[in-house]
Amino acid sequence: MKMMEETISGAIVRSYFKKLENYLSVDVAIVGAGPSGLVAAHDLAKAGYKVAMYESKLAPGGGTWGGGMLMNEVVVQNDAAEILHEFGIRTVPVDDTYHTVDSVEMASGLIFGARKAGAVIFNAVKVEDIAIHNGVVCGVVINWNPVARLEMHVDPIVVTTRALIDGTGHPSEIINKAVNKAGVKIDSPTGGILGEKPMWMEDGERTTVENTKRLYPGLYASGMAANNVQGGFRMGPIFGGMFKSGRKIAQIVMQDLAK
Ligand code: 48H
Repeated sequence: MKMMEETISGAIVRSYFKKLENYLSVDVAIVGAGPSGLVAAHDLAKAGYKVAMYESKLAPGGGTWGGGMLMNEVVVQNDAAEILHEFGIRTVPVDDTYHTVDSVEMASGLIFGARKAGAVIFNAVKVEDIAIHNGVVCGVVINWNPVARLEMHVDPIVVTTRALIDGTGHPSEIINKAVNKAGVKIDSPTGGILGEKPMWMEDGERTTVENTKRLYPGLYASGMAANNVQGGFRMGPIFGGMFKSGRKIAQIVMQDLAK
């Protein structure tokens, strides 16, 4: 007779590897499960695209959990509150323009919303490189994040994708690989990464959305990664720009994939 232990372990192994195998080739790979990536994942999956998200940390959510200086509340504008309401996340009006949001409700609601829409999230998985063939970005090179952190010499595996979104936040890790390793010229004033500027909430919120675009064939950036690439200002614990950036990049990717 099968021991319960064997049944439970077998169920997990079979279920995980089925998921991994089904997602070895995707329409859209999103690196980083922060707020911009989660909104993009939600919108793309809801529209029927096969979306895989890779998050190096155990818990998806990126910089959403900690609020401002570990006070677990964040602020959003009216139009961003509407996006949160679509996810079933509640907001509390502050005045005619702003709302506060419990950052734990926001993080968990965005994660659940992206997952329920059909995006698959691979957590504790780091994207360590990209695949680029004949001038088109076409894959993510993945490994277990603990392998990377322990600096174990273990080769990665590759997932092919029609579109790759860098949602890695401040360091724009994936665009860095494209510029500094693959040596490509991206759609920015210098063809390279300009680097994030200091705090200016109003300007940073506006430019995060403006800076959200396709940077190279097959390669896109959202959220703080997009802002870092184009030299935008940071904005602190206000998140409207992140959600709107995720929504905008999803639209751009959908237009490109439909061509
Ligand atoms: C897998 C990776 C890798 C990798 C990183 O920083 P994030 O929350 O992303 P955004 O841009 O959607 O949101 C930014 C926002 O949280 C923020 O920082 C704001 C508003 N700052 C304002 C200010 O003034 O400081 O999330 C990025 C995620 C993280 O969870 C990383 O762990 C993950 O990406 N990540 N995952 N492979 N190579 N690199």
